[in-house]
Amino acid sequence: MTAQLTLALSKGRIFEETLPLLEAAGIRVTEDPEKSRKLILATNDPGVRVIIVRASDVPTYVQYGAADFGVAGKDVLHEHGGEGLYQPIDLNIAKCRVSVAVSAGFDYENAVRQGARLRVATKYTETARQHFASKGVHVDLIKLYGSMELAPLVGLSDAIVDLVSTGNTLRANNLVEVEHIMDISSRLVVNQAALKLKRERLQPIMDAFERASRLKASI
Ligand code: PRT
Ligand code: MG
Repeated sequence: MTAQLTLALSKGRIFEETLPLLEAAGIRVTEDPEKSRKLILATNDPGVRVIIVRASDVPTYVQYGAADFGVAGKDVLHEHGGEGLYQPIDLNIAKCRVSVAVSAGFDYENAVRQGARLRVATKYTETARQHFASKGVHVDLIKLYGSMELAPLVGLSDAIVDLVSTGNTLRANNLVEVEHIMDISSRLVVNQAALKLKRERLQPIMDAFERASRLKASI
């Protein structure tokens, strides 16, 4: 009997951008997570199923072996810490960057130079803490779970640390990007025990993902 594989994905851009990689491995998800309320989706391969979890929960499911492998943004992996995860492939999908942004009128350079305590709202507290610590900037971090762009507009914070892709959301809210912290793309993450015990099943899929993502990076 061959081992059953469970792949953890989040709905939205990661699911959409992982589909072509799965296709390259001969795997087609036979249900649409946007239409179905099911959290366990079948594929054309009876040995592979997909579970739908929050983006920030993917590393946790894989770390504990509830999923054998998954796809997660470097933003999420950086916050999680990556414990128990093997991260073999940069998939070159769901690209964006982590940046510091402030209200258009806020003099960020001056605030930093003055050594003022900056109030920073973010979902990425670990990334933000490391970034400002490395610059020697004192910050009070305010943890949020979404809509970070609102925080400076209503006086919750001086700055935000958030993901930026086109920059449209910042512009629409009269915010400006003042610092680029890191580039983000998604990685394949694999449970370390599964890698040993289910290598025979996982390896061909990892190889197909690797080829497809290298092809994507080259165009
Ligand atoms: O939505 P939910 O709260 O469940 O979780 P999530 O927002 O973490 O998940 P999801 O599916 O939105 O994002 C999953 C992953 O996609 C992230 O962890 C990133 O690695 C990656 N990714 C790539 C992005 C973006 N691009 C992106 N633009 N994730 C979020 N955004 C958001 C950003 O936070 C901002 O609000 O889109 C907005 C900015 O986009 P622009 O184009 O206006 O700059
Ligand atoms: Mg989102």
